Amino acid sequence: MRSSFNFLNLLVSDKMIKKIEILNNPNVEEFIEKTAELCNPYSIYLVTSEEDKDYIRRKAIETKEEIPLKTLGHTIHFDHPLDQARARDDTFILTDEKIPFVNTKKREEGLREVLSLLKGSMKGREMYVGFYSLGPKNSIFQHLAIQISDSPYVIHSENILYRLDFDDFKGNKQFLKFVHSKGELNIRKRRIMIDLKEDTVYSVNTTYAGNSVGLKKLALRLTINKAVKEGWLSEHMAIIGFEGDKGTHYFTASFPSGSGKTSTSMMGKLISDDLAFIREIDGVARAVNPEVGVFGIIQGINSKDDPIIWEVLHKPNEVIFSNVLMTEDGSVYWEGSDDKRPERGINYEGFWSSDMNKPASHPNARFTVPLTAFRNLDENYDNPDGVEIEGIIFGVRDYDTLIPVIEAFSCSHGVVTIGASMESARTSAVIGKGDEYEFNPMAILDFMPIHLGEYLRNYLEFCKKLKKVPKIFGFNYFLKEGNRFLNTKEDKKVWIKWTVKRVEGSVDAIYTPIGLVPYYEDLKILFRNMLNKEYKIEDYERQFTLKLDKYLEKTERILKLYKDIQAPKEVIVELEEQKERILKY
Ligand code: SPV
Ligand code: MN
Repeated sequence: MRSSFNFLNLLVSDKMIKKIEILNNPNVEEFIEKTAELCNPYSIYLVTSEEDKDYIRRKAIETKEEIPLKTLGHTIHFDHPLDQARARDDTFILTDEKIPFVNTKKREEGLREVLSLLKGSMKGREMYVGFYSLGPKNSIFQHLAIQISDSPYVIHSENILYRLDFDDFKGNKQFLKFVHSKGELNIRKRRIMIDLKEDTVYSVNTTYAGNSVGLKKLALRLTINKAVKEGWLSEHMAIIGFEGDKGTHYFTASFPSGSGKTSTSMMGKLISDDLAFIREIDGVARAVNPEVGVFGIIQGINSKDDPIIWEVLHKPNEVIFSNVLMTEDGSVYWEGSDDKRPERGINYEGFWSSDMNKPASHPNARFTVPLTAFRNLDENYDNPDGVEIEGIIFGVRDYDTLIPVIEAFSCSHGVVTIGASMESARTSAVIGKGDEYEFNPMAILDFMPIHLGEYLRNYLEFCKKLKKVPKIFGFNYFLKEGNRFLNTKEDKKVWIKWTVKRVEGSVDAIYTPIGLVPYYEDLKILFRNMLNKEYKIEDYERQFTLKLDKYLEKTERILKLYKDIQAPKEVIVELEEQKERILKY
């Protein structure tokens, strides 16, 4: 080990070399050596301990990737103006096949391209190597991962969002590999290449976390692929414990980015706000959070609607704010906050003043914080056995068709006609035009590395393995009449309570051709008890009258789409049955 590092002419301290030797893992050594040889940093730093986390915090400030704010532990980071969200068009799955809905590139070609961009990219910089566990330690859910990066901000984010884990790499262990370099931050040369064959992701010329922090959405592509091969689920889902009359019931919830997932996570006991690994154990679906932090959207966070997040963002605690406005007094402002809008400040584009007629913060501006900062954190958040999942929510941002809450007839009915049929208005979490409707099954299409039909086949087989089957619900917080939303933010509490009551078996539901719908009387009681609101029958009718012609159009549209991609028969049959039920009604 020592000799090959010397051969590379690198500055590597004896302490670092000892650390590597302790691991005695040739795969780790090879990965570090190959990356160092390619990227040519002047030194290597292994991040394995609390002390190293401190070092990274300092480096983030020294390199000016982060600026300290006046509250202890708070820093701000700016991404390039053209690098404010996930870059779909620059992200490729490396495969020689053509896969519907997946942005692919021939493997050899993609590797050649990205390796040439990475060549020498770390010259004059330190290369950081972070060791992590996705999911709890000592757990069947666990996946090991190494992030290499020349950006202290990226490693700082990983340190907040994931469990640092060095010891588990001892021996001949396998792990997921992430290579990132900010390169010259030439956004035209931004590339994210996902190599399923080697469980490796390369990312260059970007710092926006969704493109650079490997363990988040880049790892998701690798773990979906693994999950489908191994018969479990790796999902873009929050995990939340909701209180019922008979105790806590854990749900998973998937919503497209920017459509209510984080705020739903705050309505109960928090385990995860973004990702879930789900396995069948003794006939029960159990889930863990691969992460231990939150990378959340900050726009619109205010003390009334989001008291818990507001508190997390205002106490002395580790927070990285990204792409918000930095004010003259060393604090931050974002659009939609309680604070008075300042006259001027600095944002991701440079100097900003209120007379410029531009937003002060980017709509995808974010905060990065550890889960332990949240007062609603669930005691099982790091439980190696996970928690039992009794409900699954699939939510969309739909302005005109879907009712606020519905329950599926069965697991496969829910998976196909709710989850796999999701169409949602686009938000600022992805670069591109907002508000266009997009097909986004399970809110996971952006991260799909394989044929969607294969993914759904695995989902449906997973359903069949379960002896205790979770109830599946569809949510839509965004129904409108004209320009007016038909629900307020707090109404979500009622929809959630209704689903908890369904899980506990304490309310009935109305049978309709598309699923099971709440009774007015039940919702009326919940609105009164929970929100102290009189829920009028007219409101119920506006929200829950089924627009069956629109549901029929949607079902036909989705059916055609799945026929076109030759989805499994079960998917087609569920949709055809739904269509028949609507037509007969
Ligand atoms: C999302 O957009 O779904 C996020 C943030 O959770 S990102 O890391 O950009 O994916
Ligand atoms: Mn997400």
